[in-house]
Amino acid sequence: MTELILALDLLDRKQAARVAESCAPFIDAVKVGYPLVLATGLSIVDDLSGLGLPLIADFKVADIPNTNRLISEAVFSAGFDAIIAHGFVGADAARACVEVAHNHGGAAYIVAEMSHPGATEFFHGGVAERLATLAVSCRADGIIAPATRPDRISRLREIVGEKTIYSPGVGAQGGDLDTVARLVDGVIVGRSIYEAEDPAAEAERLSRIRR
Ligand code: FNU
Repeated sequence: MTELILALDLLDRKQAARVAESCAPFIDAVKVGYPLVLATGLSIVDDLSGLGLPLIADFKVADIPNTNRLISEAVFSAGFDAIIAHGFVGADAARACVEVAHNHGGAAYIVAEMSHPGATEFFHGGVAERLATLAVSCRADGIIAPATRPDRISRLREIVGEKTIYSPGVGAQGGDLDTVARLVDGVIVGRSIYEAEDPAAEAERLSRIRR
């Protein structure tokens, strides 16, 4: 079954914890990014760890190998289970994130192609394919690929094979859950859930229609 990953891009600690807790029975993981961590600090992990769900740090890490290593150590020491990193910085830098993740028994995912309209400016023309290839060679656990472009997911699947593909862009960005769920291992959904009148009901609805 395709995983449903909640993108918890809220700014209020209590609201974030409340939404995550109410959705927990219907989701497979929680993704935390800069909006929530910058608003609350890394200690938000302590508020979410009781859910018993994997916590994914979406920091799209993109620095030199040493700094990537330091960032990744901070992420996993805080209690995250996975990290999302950029690959365009090169294999050495991406590998630093993968190594730290694996040393902590966690996972690392490389962004192959982003979901927003502007992503086509740089990711198309062979770049996304090269990033997916890099993810494989760095032994990353998987890639991020756009729910807004199912044809691109299929192309990137040819490169990464059985590796995990997590896909943001369903709902608010226009991606169709039904189409994408057949192609990927997990869909990442934020606003459609946390901006719904009843986030838990929406999470439950989405969890029922995914394959
Ligand atoms: P929603 N996200 C994304 N596209 O949307 N990590 C990418 O290419 C990517 C991401 C994140 O649109 C985005 O930051 F690599 O409200 C947000 O946290 O459903 C989530 O996925 C999508 O949120």
